[in-house]
Amino acid sequence: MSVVGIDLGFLNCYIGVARSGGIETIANEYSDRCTPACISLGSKTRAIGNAAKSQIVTNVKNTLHGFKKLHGRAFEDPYIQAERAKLPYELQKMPNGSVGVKVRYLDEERLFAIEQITGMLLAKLKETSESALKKPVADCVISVPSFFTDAERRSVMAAAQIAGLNCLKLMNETTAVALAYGIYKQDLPALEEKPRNVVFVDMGHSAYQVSICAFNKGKLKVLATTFDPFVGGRNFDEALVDYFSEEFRTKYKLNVKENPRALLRLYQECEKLKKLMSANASDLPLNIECFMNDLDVSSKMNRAQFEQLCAALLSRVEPPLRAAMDQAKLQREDIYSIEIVGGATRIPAVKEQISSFFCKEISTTLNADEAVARGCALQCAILSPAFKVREFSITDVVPYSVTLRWKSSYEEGTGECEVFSKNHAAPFSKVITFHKKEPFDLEAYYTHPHEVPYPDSRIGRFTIQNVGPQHDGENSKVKVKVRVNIHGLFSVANASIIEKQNVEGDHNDTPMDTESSSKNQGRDDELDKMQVDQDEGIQKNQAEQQNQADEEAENAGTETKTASGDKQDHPAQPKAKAKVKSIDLPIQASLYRQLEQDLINCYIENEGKMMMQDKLEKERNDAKNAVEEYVYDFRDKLCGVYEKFITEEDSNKLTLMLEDTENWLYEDGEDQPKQVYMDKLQELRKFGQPIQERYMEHEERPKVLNELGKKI
Ligand code: ATP
Ligand code: K
Ligand code: MG
Repeated sequence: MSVVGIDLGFLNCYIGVARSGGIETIANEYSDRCTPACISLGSKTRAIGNAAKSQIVTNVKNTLHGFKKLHGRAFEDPYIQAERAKLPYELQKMPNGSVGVKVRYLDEERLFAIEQITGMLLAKLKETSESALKKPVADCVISVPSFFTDAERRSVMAAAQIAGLNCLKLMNETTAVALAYGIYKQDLPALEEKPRNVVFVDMGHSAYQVSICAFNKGKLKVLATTFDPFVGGRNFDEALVDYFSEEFRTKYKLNVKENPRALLRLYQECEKLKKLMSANASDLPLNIECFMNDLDVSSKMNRAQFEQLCAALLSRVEPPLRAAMDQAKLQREDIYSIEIVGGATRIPAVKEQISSFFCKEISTTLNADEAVARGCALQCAILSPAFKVREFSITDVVPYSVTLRWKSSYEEGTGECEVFSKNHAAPFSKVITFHKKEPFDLEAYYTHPHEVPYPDSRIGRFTIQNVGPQHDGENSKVKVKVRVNIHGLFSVANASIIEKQNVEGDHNDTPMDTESSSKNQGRDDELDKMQVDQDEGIQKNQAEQQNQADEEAENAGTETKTASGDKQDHPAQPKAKAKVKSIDLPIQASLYRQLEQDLINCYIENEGKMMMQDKLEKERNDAKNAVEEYVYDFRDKLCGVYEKFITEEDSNKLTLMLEDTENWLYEDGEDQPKQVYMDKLQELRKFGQPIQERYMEHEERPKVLNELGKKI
């Protein structure tokens, strides 16, 4: 069982693994701990990560980057359309309405779903983990922004499946950071003491997230998460690009925005300049050679100008901080420290905004680039039964409130109830009781669409099937368990019907839910009464309720709501002389923007084919390189160590042969099947081998004599 945590960044991905008792981030084949979220499709193979990044400017239309937030959205989504206008590669609508990319791959036009693209990236990260751990990797924890909706999360889950990963948890990025912060802290307040409140701020390339967490020994509880999903390092780059494009338009009469390649280069240079300005406040140059129309361009900027240029962006730092404090109901003096991560928090003005809001120095003790991956790896270690880690309980929050709506059968219109409020603890399950005579639909959606950075508030529809009246024609009592699971996904997890079975004279039997049924005595005729029987968090109650695997414990009658949501008190009533039986009901779920499993399976198969193609291509290239290497190596040795072991005539013949082979490699032999290279190498070796053997023999002889000498 593998313990791997993946920070799936918009720009940069990191992998944390558990190795020899500790968590560490690992390097890829370029000895780089950061793997760029970049994929380049070619006529023979795919390049993923570092190799792809170097092709952004050369293979403009087939090199994919900046795709993290294309997940789980409809093609028509305004966010998608806005991105589409800026991305150098082509987005296209998939048959199911979601987002795909159109590229040339293997000399054919191909359409890939966004899940396939992220799947490719995750498969690469899986491979990197496998070579570091030297064993197969499947189990992992993958990070997602805390503001991701269900559709986005499910789409990332599908990508993980395509990559052959078993994602044990989709972990909110700031929660991963909080875990990386808290788990090794020895001085956290005891359980009964006032918790330590810490603010975590992550500004990456694409987004800005804030969370406030309360720590006690062995546990962390997220109090609030807030965000601006549309501000990050890329927006600062964009401000610079806009500025210089305008300058080059007047200064050099160049229309940068019309030239994708020049625009991409300008983006790269502006990102570099932005980073330099973080370390240096004075004027810094921007020079690009052969930028457009063979022109070299140059300009400069300093930090003060940059801050002025980005004033509007900088003003977006404070609101999420304020909102988080409001939601957590904390004052500045309640905050123990402010921990910042994410590349864009290195911008001095961003840091200043944060520290001036809290009137406090900010702490940069966490590794700004690796904290998310480390936190995910720690979470994976906690979830893995094969790995021993310190006990640490994590309670996250629901980012948006969720409402259930159902059709009322006794009146026109619908009934509804908010089942999870914003910042409600998660994972969490609740049991709701309905009184129904027939199957019914539950529609889940985000309560306040304007709070959600997503244009559709639907989550899914759940049909509770096989519901019928009781034997006496009365309504049946249907218990429905709704939950937000470990990945932050909402679902109607199960439903059961409570059947009354009249047992005469049996007074000792304790009906399974006596209390709730007695409470409803005389009210069962009331349709659509909804009752929240049980509120229970998994994390909290694992300890407090004798390790209940799930949260089905019946602890009746905490709160009763009618369809309109009003609370009603029920007078205590005598216990019913009824025995009840609970029967599970099938639920038909139709989740919003859910990929069909058949389609995912098809993508899995395709990913396998592409991997095979990459592998074959690599082998072919290796075979070609082996020929090339042999040629160079042998030629060197012919005028060197082999000189004494070959006649001049043979040497000339061989030199000619090597030269022919070299030429062939650049001409007809440039692009041949693997076997052709292997045959070529064989042919060369036939001539080379005897010479090499004579040389080896000569080299060995003194050693052999020496050995003999010792014996005599
Ligand atoms: P996201 O969190 O949005 O998914 P990410 O995790 O890939 O994105 P990070 O790696 O945290 O993003 O940060 C990348 C951003 O940080 C880029 O915009 C990069 O230019 C910026 N950045 C990195 N170092 C500096 C620096 N020294 N000064 C300013 N910006 C920097
Ligand atoms: K990152
Ligand atoms: Mg990030």
